[in-house]
Amino acid sequence: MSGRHTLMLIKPNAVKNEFAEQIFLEVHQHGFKILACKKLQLSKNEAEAFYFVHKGKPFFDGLVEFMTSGPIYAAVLEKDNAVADWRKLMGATDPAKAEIGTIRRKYAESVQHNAVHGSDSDANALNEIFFYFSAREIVNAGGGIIQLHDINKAE
Ligand code: 3AN
Repeated sequence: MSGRHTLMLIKPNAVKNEFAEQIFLEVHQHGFKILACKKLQLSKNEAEAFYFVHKGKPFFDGLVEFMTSGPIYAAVLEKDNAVADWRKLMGATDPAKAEIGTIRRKYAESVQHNAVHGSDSDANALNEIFFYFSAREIVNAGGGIIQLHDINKAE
């Protein structure tokens, strides 16, 4: 069964262009609960670690430079089928190919400056959520703290 949690990032270009509030509103309107949220600026080491799977690709250095260029928002989203539903709402990596109405189509500038991030699997969601948040920072709808084993645990 698909998990109920994913990691969303609002990237530096979207924060700088003051799209973050509108993006949070659209996330809420599409039925996601925001279990945790913070604004931060990644260091070079942190960005390299977060995007480790892309190391060696031609766009890696530019991606790290971009992702460290200003503040971002990180948020834990909760909804049935969270990973797939957030990726659908984000739209394709290249905003020119993203469907009309998607966040990237509306707010992204280019394939690199593409406004938002979303986890691409339940396993990666678990890793990415705990890259940015401690369990103590993630609070469920009942007011309780989410534990590691509550996030997209394997059946
Ligand atoms: P997605 O964010 O849609 O899951 P990934 O995981 O393939 O896409 O890529 C991670 C990030 O790397 C993208 N969000 C984008 O910022 C950047 N990126 C991916 N492909 C390219 C590319 N061809 N040129 C420049 N940047 C890219």
